[in-house]
Amino acid sequence: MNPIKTDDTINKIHGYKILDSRGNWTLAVEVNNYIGITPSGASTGTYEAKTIDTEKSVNLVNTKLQKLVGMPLNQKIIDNELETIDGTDNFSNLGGNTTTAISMAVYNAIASKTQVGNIFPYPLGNVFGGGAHGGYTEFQEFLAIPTKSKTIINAIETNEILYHTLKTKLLKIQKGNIGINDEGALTAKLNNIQALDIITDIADDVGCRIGLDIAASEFFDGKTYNYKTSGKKLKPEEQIEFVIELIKKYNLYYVEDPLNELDFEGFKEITKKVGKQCLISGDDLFVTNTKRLEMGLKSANAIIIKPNQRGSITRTIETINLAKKNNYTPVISHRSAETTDTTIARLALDYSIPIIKAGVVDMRIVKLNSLIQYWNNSEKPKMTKPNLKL
Ligand code: 2PG
Ligand code: MG
Repeated sequence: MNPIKTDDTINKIHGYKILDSRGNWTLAVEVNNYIGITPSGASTGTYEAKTIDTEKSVNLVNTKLQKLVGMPLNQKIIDNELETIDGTDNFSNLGGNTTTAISMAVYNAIASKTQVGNIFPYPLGNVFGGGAHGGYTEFQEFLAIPTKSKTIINAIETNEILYHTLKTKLLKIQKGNIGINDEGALTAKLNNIQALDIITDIADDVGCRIGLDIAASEFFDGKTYNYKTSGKKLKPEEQIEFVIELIKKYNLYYVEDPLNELDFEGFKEITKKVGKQCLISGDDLFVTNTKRLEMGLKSANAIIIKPNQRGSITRTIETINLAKKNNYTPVISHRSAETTDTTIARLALDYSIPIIKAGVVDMRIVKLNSLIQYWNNSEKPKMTKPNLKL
């Protein structure tokens, strides 16, 4: 049963600042002693819910939003009330960061009284990176998906093996000159192709397929995609050809944001040509928003789901449902600045979301460990069957 409502009322709502993985303050909210903490992004989409200053968020929760006390512990009622109080489309007044933390805390309070789902997602792990998260490659994330795994434990372990094998190999090739970025992904002075060559080699051996988050808006200047490591400048039609070539050559399972966040038509062309063999996923393109997804129902076949892009769990669930109805694969995802919050792991199980993008090391493990804990407590846990054959 999906956690939507209870017979309880909200008897306490309390906000305070707490640290995120970049060491910045973010908002924590407790609703009846269940917590929600807002993450944040570095490569944010233009159409995401608006974020306001954390101090201001804390203040709003502890003053104006105390009016939620006494209301039913019901996801829709609380999320609708937040929309009414805010009065805008993108939470510009209350801040999407404020509403996300409240909405997630409400979700966790309700979920604590609800049976959790038993269909487990495949972890899509960021093992190597660059772009806005730090590193040399323009491509933001090189992602592993353990396509042969039959349990969440083995799936998580397989991604870890890939990460550690890659680390050992890079340390050797780069003579110790490697780093890690905001998501704990490895970095090294390699270009996109060199990185892909090394990673796909290891992936075959350990039983993974590879994905990319190109995060192309970050290096598009309105006319060309600028590859600073090689000096290459690609026009949109050349970028499309390049991405298609990579999908074919490296047998990529997943490609996120191959083009900038406005190019619905370009996405459509890529999906038409290679959508049967690869998930083409919109993150900045759709920003977890049903209106944006409706604009691009033929543009992709997968969608990133990030509750804080939308600012509301109710709206996030609407996006998940619209995606599924249109045969899209939803991919629930962490942000580059993460916290100890595990709501996305629980959402993945409650809504049978087939893939979770949650990193492989450091702060990222809280989501993975939460899945492991659910797996160990589940009577008949099963791995999902994604749309695209693994
Ligand atoms: C992304 C995310 C998470 P950010 O682009 O998919 O990996 O990054 O949170 O910086 O937007
Ligand atoms: Mg992305």
